[in-house]
Amino acid sequence: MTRIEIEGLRVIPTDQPPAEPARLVDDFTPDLIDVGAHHLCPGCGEPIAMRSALEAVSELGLVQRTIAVFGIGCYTAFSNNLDVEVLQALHGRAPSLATGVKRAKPDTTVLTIQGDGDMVNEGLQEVIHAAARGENITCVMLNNGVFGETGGHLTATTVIGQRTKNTLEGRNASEHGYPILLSNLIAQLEGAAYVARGAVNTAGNVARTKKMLLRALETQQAGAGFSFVEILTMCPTGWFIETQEAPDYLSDNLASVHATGILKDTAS
Ligand SMILES: Cc1ncc(C[n+]2csc(CCOP(=O)(O)OP(=O)(O)O)c2C)c(N)n1
Ligand code: SF4
Ligand SMILES: [Mg+2]
Repeated sequence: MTRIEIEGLRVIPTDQPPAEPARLVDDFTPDLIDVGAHHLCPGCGEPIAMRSALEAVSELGLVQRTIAVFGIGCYTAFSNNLDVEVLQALHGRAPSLATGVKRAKPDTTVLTIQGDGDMVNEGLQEVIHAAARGENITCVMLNNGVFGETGGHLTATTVIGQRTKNTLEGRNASEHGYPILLSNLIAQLEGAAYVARGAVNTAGNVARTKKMLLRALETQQAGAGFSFVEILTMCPTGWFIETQEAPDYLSDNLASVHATGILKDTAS
């Protein structure tokens, strides 16, 4: 692969396949994905988060009654190959669409999948109001701190100092404001029954995130109110770093501000 050098900036070309083709180390494709192949970047955290969510749906025996509502981002590619019902929402509107589905069909399990740009920039009021109303749905936010699909621009969750396509010197508070820590906001709302923030950059974090997803779906099953799981995901392409650097970059940057852990569990 040719590396383009621009002074002070390292650019990784993504307009051609890498010289070494990817090697399948093990097949982790969950049962609920019809076609294993996807076109997300190598090292992307979103497929791991999707796998964890689908495994949780399967393990709780909810496959036949789950309806997923997707926002718009790189992860939307999975809406084509999932073996659960999928509805496509307009940018940011998934919690409202999910509200309608759940109220019309209370016996279904309703799960939204959105990115940070979709949820926090383009439709923040939707998730805040759904949580405040205590809608009995589960919302999942895949937070990579950038608009990944459109090329790695700053979002409302980008941390101070993070370099993005439109903050090449890093986000600074005086020009770009401070990041919104969405899980922390939602946890303060009375209608929110379960709120947690996980990550998929290490095996331990993947296991903890899966437990959070299970707990969120169980909260919905119990009719206890709104459940929310934020998942920090790697985006080496949008972060303009080497693929193998992304898990540590997530810990050192995103997770040092968006701290992982269970923020609220009203049933515990
Ligand atoms: C109204 C509207 N504005 C902009 C876009 C372009 N758009 C498509 S995906 C996307 C980025 C989504 O970013 P995020 O939600 O963080 O998801 P990611 O790709 O990072 O997973 C944008 C801005 C669009 N489709 N519709
Ligand atoms: S741009 Fe980022 S979020 Fe999108 S597929 Fe590539 S690594 Fe994943
Ligand atoms: Mg994003």
